[in-house]
Amino acid sequence: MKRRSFVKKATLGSFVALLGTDIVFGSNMLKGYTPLALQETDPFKLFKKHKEMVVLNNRPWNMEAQAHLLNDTITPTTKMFIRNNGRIPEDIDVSTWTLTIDGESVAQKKTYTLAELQSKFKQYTYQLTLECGGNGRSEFNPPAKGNQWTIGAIHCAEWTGVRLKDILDDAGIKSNAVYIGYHSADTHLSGDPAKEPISRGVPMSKALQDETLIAFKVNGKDIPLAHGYPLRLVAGGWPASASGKWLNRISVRNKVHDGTKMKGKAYRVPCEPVAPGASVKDEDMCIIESMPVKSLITSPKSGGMIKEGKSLKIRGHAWAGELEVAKVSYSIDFGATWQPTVLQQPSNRLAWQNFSANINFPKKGYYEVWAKAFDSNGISQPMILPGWNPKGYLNNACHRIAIKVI
Ligand SMILES: Nc1nc2c(c(=O)[nH]1)N[C@H]1C(S)=C(S)[C@@H](COP(=O)(O)O)O[C@H]1N2
Ligand SMILES: [Mo]
Repeated sequence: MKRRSFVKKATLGSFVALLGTDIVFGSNMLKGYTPLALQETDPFKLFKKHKEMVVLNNRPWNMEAQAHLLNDTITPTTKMFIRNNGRIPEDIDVSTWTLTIDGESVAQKKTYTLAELQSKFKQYTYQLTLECGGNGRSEFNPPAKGNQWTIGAIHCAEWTGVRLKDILDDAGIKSNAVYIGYHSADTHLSGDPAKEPISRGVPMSKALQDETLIAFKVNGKDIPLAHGYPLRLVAGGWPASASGKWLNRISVRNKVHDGTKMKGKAYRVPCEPVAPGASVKDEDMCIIESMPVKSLITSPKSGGMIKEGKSLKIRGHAWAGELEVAKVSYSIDFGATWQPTVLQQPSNRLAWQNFSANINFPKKGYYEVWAKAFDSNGISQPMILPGWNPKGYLNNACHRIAIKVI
C-alpha cells in the first residue's frame, strides 16, 4: 500500500485515528481533502514511531524495534513493532463499528456496537506480551521467506477492554465449540474484497481465559490505527498473529478455525524436529500455541564501553508464553559459567518480567553478555538457533550484547 493512496482515500474516522485527536471542524473538510498534518510521506511520523524503529517492508507496513528501544517496563506505542498482512482499513467510523459473534457453535448470533461493549461488560486492564511467531526469523539457515525480523517483533503494553469470555457468555456457546476465529476490516493486498489477509484464532480454552481481551485501549489511550483501532482481540503469550486487529467479527467454530493463515505451513512448525532445509508435508505441521521462553537485554545498548573497575548494570525482560519465567542467568564467558540475575514478578499473568544484574569484569578487553531465561517447567532458551522450520518461527536463542572494558 502506498501511503499517499492511503491518506487520499481515508475518511474522517481514520484521519482522527492517525492524528490521535479530534478534528474539531472535520465535518467542514471537503471530500478528498487531506489534513496538512497528514500530508506526510514519512512512516515514522505517520505512525508516530520512534526514529530508531526499523522498517522491514512498506507494502504492507512492517516495522520492528531494537533491543535498547524496548527498555521500558510497559512498551510505549512509539516503540511497538507493526506487523500487517494486508492494507490498513481506510473507512473506520467508530459510531457504526460493530462486533458480531457468529459461527456454528454460537447459541445466537449477536452484534454489539462499541458503546454497548463498553457499557455492558466489566472492563479490565492487563499488561500482555505479544511476540510475532516469526521474531528472530532472520537468523535461520537455509533462510525462510517473510519479514526478516531480528529481535524486535515483541511488545508488552497495557491493554484495556472487556473479556472475550464475558461476551461469549452473553451470546451463549454450544457444547460442541472448539475454537474461535477472528475476522477483521483490513483488506487483501490484491484488492480482492472476497479475500481476507489473515483470519486466525485460538482454541476455546485460550478464548475463555481471564486475560483474553477484546481491547479498545492500549496504555490508557485509543489503540493507534496501525495496531488495530478501534477494536482488537488480544491473546497474550501466543503468537501475536492470534491477536486480530481492526476486529469486527468472531466466529465460534465447531472445528479448528480454517481462516486465512490457519492452514498449510502458516504459523505452524513441524510436529517432530526436522533437518535444516527439509521439506515437510502439511499434515506433519502443528499449530503454534504458547510461545517459548525468551529474554532480551534492553540496557545497555550493545557496543557500549565501561571503565575498568566499574560495575555494569544490565537490565532486560523475560517471558515464557503461558508460563512464568522462573530464573534468568547471565554469562560473560561465552556460556562457560552462568550467574544469577534479580528477576521481578510479572505485573499480571502473561506479562513479561524485568531482570537486572550488576556485572564486574575481571580486566580490560572485549566481552559479550549473554542472557538465558528458564520457564517454570525448567526449560531454558537454547544458546544457539533452535530447531529449523520451513517458515522460520520460534527462534528463542539467547540474546547477547557486546561490551568493551577500557
Ligand atoms: N486484522 C489483522 N490482525 C493482525 C494482523 C493483520 O495483518 N491483520 N497481523 C497479525 C500478526 S502476524 C501480528 S505479529 C500482530 C502484530 O501486531 P502489532 O502490529 O500491533 O504489533 O498482529 C496480528 N493481527
Ligand atoms: Mo506475526
